[in-house]
Amino acid sequence: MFLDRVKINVRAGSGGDGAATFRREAHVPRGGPDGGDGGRGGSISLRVDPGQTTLRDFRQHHHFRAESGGRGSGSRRHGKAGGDLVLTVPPGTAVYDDATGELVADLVSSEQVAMVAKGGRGGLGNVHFATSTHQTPKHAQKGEPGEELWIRLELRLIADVGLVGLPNAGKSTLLAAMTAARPKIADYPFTTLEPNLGVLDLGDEDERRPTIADVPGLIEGASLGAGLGHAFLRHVERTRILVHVVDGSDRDPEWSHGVIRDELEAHDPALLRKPIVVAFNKMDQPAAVSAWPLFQEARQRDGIACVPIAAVTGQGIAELRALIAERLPDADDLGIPPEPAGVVVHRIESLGDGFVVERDADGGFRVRGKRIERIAAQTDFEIDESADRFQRDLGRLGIDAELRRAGIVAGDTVRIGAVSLEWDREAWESA
Ligand SMILES: Nc1nc2c(ncn2[C@@H]2O[C@H](COP(=O)(O)OP(=O)(O)OP(=O)(O)O)[C@@H](O)[C@H]2O)c(=O)[nH]1
Ligand SMILES: [Mg+2]
Repeated sequence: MFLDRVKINVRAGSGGDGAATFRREAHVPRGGPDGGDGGRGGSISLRVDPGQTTLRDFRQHHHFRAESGGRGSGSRRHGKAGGDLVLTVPPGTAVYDDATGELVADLVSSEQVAMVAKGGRGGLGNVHFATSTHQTPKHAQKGEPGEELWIRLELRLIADVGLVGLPNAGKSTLLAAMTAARPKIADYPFTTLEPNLGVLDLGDEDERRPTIADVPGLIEGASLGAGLGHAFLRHVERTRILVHVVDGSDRDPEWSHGVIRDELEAHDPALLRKPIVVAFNKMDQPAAVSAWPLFQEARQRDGIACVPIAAVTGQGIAELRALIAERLPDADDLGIPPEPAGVVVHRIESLGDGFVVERDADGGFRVRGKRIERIAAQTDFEIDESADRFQRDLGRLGIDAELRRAGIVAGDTVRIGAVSLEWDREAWESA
């Protein structure tokens, strides 16, 4: 099954904890701190694999984790860095933060990489906390938690040429006639259920290798969700040229042509601004031959290029190829969508000191703020010295004062990120 939209959960590795250890030597009675830092956690990135055309690999598996960093240890030994995880996606994969809907990255070109979840930094070992007045710190930082989020991957195939038309018009037959692709062809509508891609051969003289996509047939109302084609219109959004295949032997080719134009326009008016070439197909049939003159005249009036073909016999294919070749850009620009896409949007995580104090439903207090939440996550409250340090940070950031203003009393609960603390007036005042 073709899969072009999927939601996955990515969790980067946490940083390893820093160590709080002291030098032990026979002739030194009380050695200084020598706890090493924790290793950084592994990150999760997405990389474009040009060989992939669907997000099928994500069908079963929705949770991805990168390795955590190792703990630091004595003798200033640093913990091992956690291994990164690289997931491959097809070209044309847009990545959204599912919670905010924000575009995180637009992965277009081969081997392009975007980091989607950053590993946590390793905690600092106690060697970093020795000062002239405090030479034996028992404080060491815990590792920073890795980023965790749900992301939505959405595929928009990257093809230079898109084939559109009503069901049974002969799109797949045309794709097979112009490329080495072998899509399923049958004399009933909706034979194509998922996009097929082929590489167009423009002849020995031409070094360009444009890709061409055949999508499921469109019907009247497709843009409103009718039929199969609707969801697949997305895949022609990024093409440079559209080839509209019309079944010339149909009862009313003029009507077919109008339906497709209306549906393209309703989906996205920009589609009609792309160069369009009409392939008037099935010219091996007498009905098509007799309908052609009127159809051609109408297209001349519209100023739309039009060519009579018979995909099954190869008639007119060379002319169609030439019309497409004329409208395609240089080799360098092929394979890259014409829109200003392809830019990786970097998320800039602000680490501001800002915070807010809120009341939880149970009467407890909740402090929200990027920096304080991170400090809390990196504090080991079992170690008095670390807990003291944390209280000083609360004072320094003005959180302490704000909690008092909000009416906190001894015994109340304070929640910061995943940490839950009991407000102990005495200790906090002395801090
Ligand atoms: N006589 C004739 N029949 C053709 C020609 N091109 C395609 N056909 C036939 O038309 C039928 C539909 O062809 P497909 O290529 O499967 O059409 P499609 O547009 O891909 O159809 P869907 O995938 O269902 O949207 C098949 O029976 C083809 O053999 C042609 O030039 N002449
Ligand atoms: Mg088809």
